[in-house]
Amino acid sequence: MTRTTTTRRRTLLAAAAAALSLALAACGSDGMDGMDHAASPTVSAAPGHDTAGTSHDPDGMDGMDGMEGMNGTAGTGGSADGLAAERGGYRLDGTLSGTEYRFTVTGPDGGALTSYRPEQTEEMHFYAIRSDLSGFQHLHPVMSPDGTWTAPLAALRPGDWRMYASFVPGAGAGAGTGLVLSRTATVPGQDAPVPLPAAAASTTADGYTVTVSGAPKAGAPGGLTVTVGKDGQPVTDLEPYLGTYAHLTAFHAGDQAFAHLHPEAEAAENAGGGPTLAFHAELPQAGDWRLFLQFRTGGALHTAALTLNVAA
Ligand SMILES: [Cu+2]
Repeated sequence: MTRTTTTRRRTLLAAAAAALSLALAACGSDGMDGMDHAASPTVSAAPGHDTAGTSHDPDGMDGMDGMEGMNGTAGTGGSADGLAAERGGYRLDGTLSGTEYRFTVTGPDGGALTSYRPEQTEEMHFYAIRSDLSGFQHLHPVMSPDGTWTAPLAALRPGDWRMYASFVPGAGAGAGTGLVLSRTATVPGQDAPVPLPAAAASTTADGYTVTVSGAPKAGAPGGLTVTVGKDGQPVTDLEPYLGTYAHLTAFHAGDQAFAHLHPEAEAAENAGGGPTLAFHAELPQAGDWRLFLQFRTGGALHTAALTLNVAA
């Protein structure tokens, strides 16, 4: 690779980013909410992430007695920040047992909800994050016929965690409207908090450099542009992941409010994605947010994390 070629590619990259920024200024869509893709092949090389849970017998909730898991406390937030355990007649209940979180969503009729509409190819997106915003995990649990979901988490460090269920009900008064419900869970033991890394425009993961540009304001719709590079070169072989080329979630420092940043474009058939990805951002609160960008190359899932400061 000659220096000239590298420079030219960087110039093209900058031009592409500028063009996207302009396009974003006009963005007002609902993003990818409610999109209903055929399931994409989701083979993951990252243990504990994006792994399908195993089926459990419907009576599996017995036998939880004496376990270390705790029934989480409900959040008090009533807004769409993902901190409430109950919203619109739907309620999350869950129990952490070791590294396995089993949960149900109770619908407005008082029964366990068993009907869901896929969003970004999955009926249930599950997240676990430690109260210091370290230890992010994102899984797609499996539901047994009685509506019990099982999320097999990777190792959890001692401390306070919050477990989020993100889904679109397929039945009840709220059918078709996305919900994020959460509860806390405590993992026994002592482990010091991890200080939140300082806000930064870029970070690295598995040799990839991820750069985020954009200056979202609290509560206002805006755009975030993510650029993926490797060894100084733009990456253009991103593989589809959950129907798009990257998945971006954010958690607010302090209260762990949740936000899913919707991609502006779906993944195309037989075409690699990157290096630039545009997201529709609407972060409800000012302050520091921890962003987790997940993308796939060569069959492997990568997770990049960085801190973004959102102005009031
Ligand atoms: Cu997901």
